Amino acid sequence: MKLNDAIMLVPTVVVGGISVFKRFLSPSDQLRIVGDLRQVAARAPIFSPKTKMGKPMSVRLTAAGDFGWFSDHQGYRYVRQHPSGLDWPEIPTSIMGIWKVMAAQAPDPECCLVNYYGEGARMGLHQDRDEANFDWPVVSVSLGDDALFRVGGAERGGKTASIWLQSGDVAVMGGAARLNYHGIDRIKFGSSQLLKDGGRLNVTLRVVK
Ligand code: MD6
Ligand code: FE
Repeated sequence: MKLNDAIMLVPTVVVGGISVFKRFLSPSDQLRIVGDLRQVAARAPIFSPKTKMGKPMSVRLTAAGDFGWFSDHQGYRYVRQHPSGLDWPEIPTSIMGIWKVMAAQAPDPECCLVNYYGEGARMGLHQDRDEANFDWPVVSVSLGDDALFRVGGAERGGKTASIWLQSGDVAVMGGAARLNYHGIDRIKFGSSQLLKDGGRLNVTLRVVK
């Protein structure tokens, strides 16, 4: 056995079944990842998806990997190409490294979704259930401004718990919590200096197929 195999990962806190590793990423890790995400956004520009009703979502997004995420009048879905028609860029190795630690038993993720929250952006309660196999977790990385994350159970309308996610926090939604409802009620715009124009980036990694 290598020494590393003996090191156990213990979350700082578990909220609604979601394991949160507070400040898992150092400031220099965070800067490197933001730099890598800028390169992703240079090839796959951030866009505003529309809801089924044709309203622009307050969160803007892009992606890396074999699949990205898209939404329009036909609803939400995984897609193989950016709206430009180009393939999504590769998932940066800096981000892949987090998956290897947090989801060591899982296959490589096929989607790295990048959400950007500007001032006033929020995300309604939802389940992540468009993937083929719920045995694999979703791993989420928060960068930039603080965000109030709300988690409920697997049924809509149950009781919920909340936690502030901060820059460098990593959250893992797996096991019995994999289909729990969750969302972002609000961000504290300007609370972090990581992104020069403020706001928050959230990166989620998933196995799609
Ligand atoms: C966000 N996160 O933190 C939104 N989904 O901005 C998610 O929707 C999410 O944090 C699946 C697993 C973890 C998450
Ligand atoms: Fe989600």
